[in-house]
Amino acid sequence: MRPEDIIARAAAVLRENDMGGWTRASPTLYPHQWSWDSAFIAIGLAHLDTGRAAGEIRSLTEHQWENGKIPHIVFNPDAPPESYFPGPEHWASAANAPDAPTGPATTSGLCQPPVHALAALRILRIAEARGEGVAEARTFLGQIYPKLLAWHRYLATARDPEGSGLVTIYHPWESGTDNSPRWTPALERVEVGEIPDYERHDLGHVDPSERPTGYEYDRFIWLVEVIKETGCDDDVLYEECPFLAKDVLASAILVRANEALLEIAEVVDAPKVDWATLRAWIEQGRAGLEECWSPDLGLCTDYDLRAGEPLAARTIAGFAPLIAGTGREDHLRDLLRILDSRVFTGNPDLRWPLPPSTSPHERGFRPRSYWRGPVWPVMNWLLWWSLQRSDERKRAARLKDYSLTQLSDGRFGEYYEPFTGEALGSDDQSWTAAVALDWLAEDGSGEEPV
Ligand code: 2M8
Repeated sequence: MRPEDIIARAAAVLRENDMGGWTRASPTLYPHQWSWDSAFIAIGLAHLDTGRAAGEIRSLTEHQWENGKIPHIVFNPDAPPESYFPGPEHWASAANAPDAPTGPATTSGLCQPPVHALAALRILRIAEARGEGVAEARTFLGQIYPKLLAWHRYLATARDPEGSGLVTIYHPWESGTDNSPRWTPALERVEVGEIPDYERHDLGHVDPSERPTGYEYDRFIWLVEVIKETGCDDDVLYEECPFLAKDVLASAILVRANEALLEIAEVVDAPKVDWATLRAWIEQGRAGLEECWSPDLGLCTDYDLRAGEPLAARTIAGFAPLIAGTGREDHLRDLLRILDSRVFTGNPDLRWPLPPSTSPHERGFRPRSYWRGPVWPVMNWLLWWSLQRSDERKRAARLKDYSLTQLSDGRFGEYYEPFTGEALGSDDQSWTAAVALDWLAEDGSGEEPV
């Protein structure tokens, strides 16, 4: 496929998944609006229509919780009950949680990594580069700013009562990298109680070898039961949730999102006290990530608060300091060395030198299984964006070029088998189409000044 054909196909995928003001994550497997998917989708959409891109974020934040949480799923009221599990019926009891929003649409009680401020700022920058819709983009930022500030405040307080600078999660779904070996030891420590009978609709859409196992799903569903039972109360969950972990990838994204929000604060002329708060959160986030450095792995590692020990695993999340654009010089050098080495992109058996979500050297690596090995275009985008901002332009360009080669099959796969390059999971995945559009944008907005 030529670049212009990729652009046309990617735009068609986003059109096809447009549900009228918001975008489903994929046509069949994911018929609802997912939080961090929407942020990436908005970045892609901005190259087609900045107003529609702003609408994507706006529609998501209409379902923000009273405590500032942006829910991980906003359920599509028109999706049939057998299309996704756990769907709105399953989460319905969480709708009674004191902080849940009122209104007809149900949301899940979880959250996902906070990419939203990055997307919101990107919308303005893309409008500026195109010389179109700049005033509207500024108005949008003015409207969205307080909501994003409340969201970041929720993460910095309810999700970090220790003031560590690191985001706490109650469920692997909150990390977005659900069955990654990052969480295996913590998940193994979870004792499953009584769970309702359930049917996995995902297995009707995708080959089971590409999805999490039954063992993992039982734990996922049990944790949902525990979380619902507490009314999604953060204080109680801190005490009682059997899975409680510090997530370095979400924390790194939060550092970047706080930087973006600081820029937005300037655009919308926010009170100076907010600027100081945002600066403090950025510093705290950087310091927290520094604490998670593993000299043995040359990567950053998550932390199991329940067990009181690091979760050592060689996964894409280990590049968190690179993504946050922070850390000691020697650590950043180590990260680049590991990225280029056989542990990640230098593995000679890879179809393309693109980072597998889990290193083939890791015990839990499975080349077809979701976050346990496949290459995820959306993660390539995040690394590409971070490398550019660290002035690693050559590495960034290489990552982008190979990613586009991977996507020239025109399937816009959710993830790809690292050794064969086969598209896996869902086809026509919205965020994959979105990052392709951003990579191929000719308005110059992709090459952000560092
Ligand atoms: C995947 O997660 C959902 C649960 O949230 C699932 O497997 O059913 C993950 O890849 C997640 O990161 C993503 O946001 C979601 C929709 O694309 O799918």
